[in-house]
Amino acid sequence: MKQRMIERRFNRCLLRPADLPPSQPDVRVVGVFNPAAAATPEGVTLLIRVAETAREKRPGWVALPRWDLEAGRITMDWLREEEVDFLDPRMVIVKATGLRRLTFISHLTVATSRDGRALDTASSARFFPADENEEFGVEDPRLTPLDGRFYFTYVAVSPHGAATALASTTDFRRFTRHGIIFPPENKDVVLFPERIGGRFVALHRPNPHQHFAAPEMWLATSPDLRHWGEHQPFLGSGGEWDVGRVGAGAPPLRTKAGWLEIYHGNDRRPGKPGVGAYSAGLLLLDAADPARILAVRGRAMTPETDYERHGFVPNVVFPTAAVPRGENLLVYYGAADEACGVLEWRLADVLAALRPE
Ligand code: MAN
Repeated sequence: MKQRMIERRFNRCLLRPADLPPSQPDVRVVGVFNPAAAATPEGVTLLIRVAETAREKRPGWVALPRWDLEAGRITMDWLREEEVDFLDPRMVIVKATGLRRLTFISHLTVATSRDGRALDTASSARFFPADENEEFGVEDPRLTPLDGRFYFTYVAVSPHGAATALASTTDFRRFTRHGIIFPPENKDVVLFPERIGGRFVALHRPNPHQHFAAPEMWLATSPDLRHWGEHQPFLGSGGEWDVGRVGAGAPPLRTKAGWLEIYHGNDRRPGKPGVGAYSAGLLLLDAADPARILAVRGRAMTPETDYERHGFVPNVVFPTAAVPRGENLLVYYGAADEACGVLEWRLADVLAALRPE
């Protein structure tokens, strides 16, 4: 049976690369996507991933950006095209080492929205790479208010791999780093917005590139947000729209029925070329025991609009935040690894779409 998508009551492209000035003169912005968002006194505050690459084009050469720690800026490694294999628009393999490099580098920027549906200001506040674990960029933040601070997890990419780190802020101008909380390769880490049974809880996604398991999300708990344990497998791929990858999307949201988690899946089959399409599904988790999945709904959102179907990586919707607004839910997402979108769902439609596990 083909399921209908949950109706988008409102939908808009919030931000495109051309809307943002580059962070330094010799780069250009190629993506503003995968935004974190949280309700703040200003309305909604977003932390947006900005991807940049070399402005200059040298025929026959490829620019591989990295963060120069000493200079505190982006620098380029120029390699001849025959020195690399192009994997997809995002990635090359350097033949000499067999290791991967990104064709862009990311940092985070802050923006605010009074009504959550359009951006008012892009602030000048930026969160740039700052240590050797971030040499290839900081990516895909997820915001969770906890104990009077805004905590965010983010992906720290470097020659050590793609790890997940934690930082926090109260004013979105000054940021405190708390270090790596999940070592490589681990991404898509979301924190629950309350302690459950006295402990902090996170969903995380260890490396799916191994021989024994299909892609999986895991659950872990912590006494202090820094030390994580009690790891357990949480949800594996269903083998269809999520056969290639499965990972948490927005930090879970408390509803009267339980925790609502909006997650993503990718449909690329092993050995198939390309990146595949990214869609989103829904989970309802027991309020007191979030490892218990009460209800699910596969593909609740698939790439539909022009800016979701065309872009740096075509056919990607990648939800990264959900903010309640009256009876509705504002869902913030990355579109085609290039732009930021927002859509509005009725919470009642969302809960009605879930089916018992
Ligand atoms: C994947 C994608 C990219 C990201 C890299 C490194 O290829 O999620 O957007 O830059 O991993 O994290």
